[in-house]
Formats: sequence, C-alpha cells, structure tokens
Amino acid sequence: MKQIPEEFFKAHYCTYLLFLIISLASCSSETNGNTDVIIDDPYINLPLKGQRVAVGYFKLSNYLNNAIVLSDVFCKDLEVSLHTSLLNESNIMIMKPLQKIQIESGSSVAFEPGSHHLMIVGLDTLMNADKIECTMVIDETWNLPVTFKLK
Ligand SMILES: [Cu+2]
Repeated sequence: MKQIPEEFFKAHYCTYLLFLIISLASCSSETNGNTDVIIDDPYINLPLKGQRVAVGYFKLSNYLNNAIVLSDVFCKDLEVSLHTSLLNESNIMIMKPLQKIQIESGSSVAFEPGSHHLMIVGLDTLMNADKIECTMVIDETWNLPVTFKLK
C-alpha cells in the first residue's frame, strides 16, 4: 500500500481552511447590504403648533442587482404611514396611503414635498429631540436603521 506523505494532508488542510475563510467572508459581505441601499437626507418637519401630524422625507437609492420593496417605516412610540400626494380629477392635491413601493435596481425614489411622504403622528412628546431613530422595512424581512433629523 502506498503511503500518502503527511505534507499532502497539511497542504490540503490549509487549502480547505483558506476556502472556508473566503466563503465565510464573502457570505458576510453579501448579507451586510448597508452600502447597497442608501438613504439620503432623512428629515421630519415637526408639526405646526396645535397640529398632531408631522411629515417625513428622504431619498432611497437601490444599488443592489435586484429590485427592493419598501413596505413600512417604524419609529418608536410613533404612528408612521406611507402616503403619496396626487392631483385628483378636479386638479386638487389629495393624499392616498401607499401600501408599499418598489425601487428598481440602480434607481432611487424620493419622498419629497408634493409627492411620496411619511405621515407621522405622536411627535409632540419628542419636541426636545433633534433626531429620532427609525427602521425601514425592506423586502418584509430586512430592517434598515435610519436616523431622521427633526426640523
Ligand atoms: Cu399624507
């Protein structure tokens, strides 16, 4: 019976280890998608005196190779809903709830005045803060943290 030299095992063990390390590293960078979905300039206009509703804006850019769907935004102790503004038949600006919005690969969507926006109820208690931490839900399972500036 031919004996396999010990060096053969050592060399292949190292190759295996190296392969394992590379695959683990590439795996972790794939699941950490924070650089692939970018939220620009998230801010909330505080409610006017005597009003309960604040409005939030941001720009969401998708640099992934696949489309993504934004379906929810959560902020602690606040009631947040996605809305869109549009002109009705009588040319009057109205708002409608937005269940979810798809952002194609390589494109972005702006939540801005006169268009999509967040309606936020319950901010009166946070008037002293200058920012709030929220979470955007992407593809129903991915919770993306976002810090909104309060203006
Ligand atoms: Cu609205």
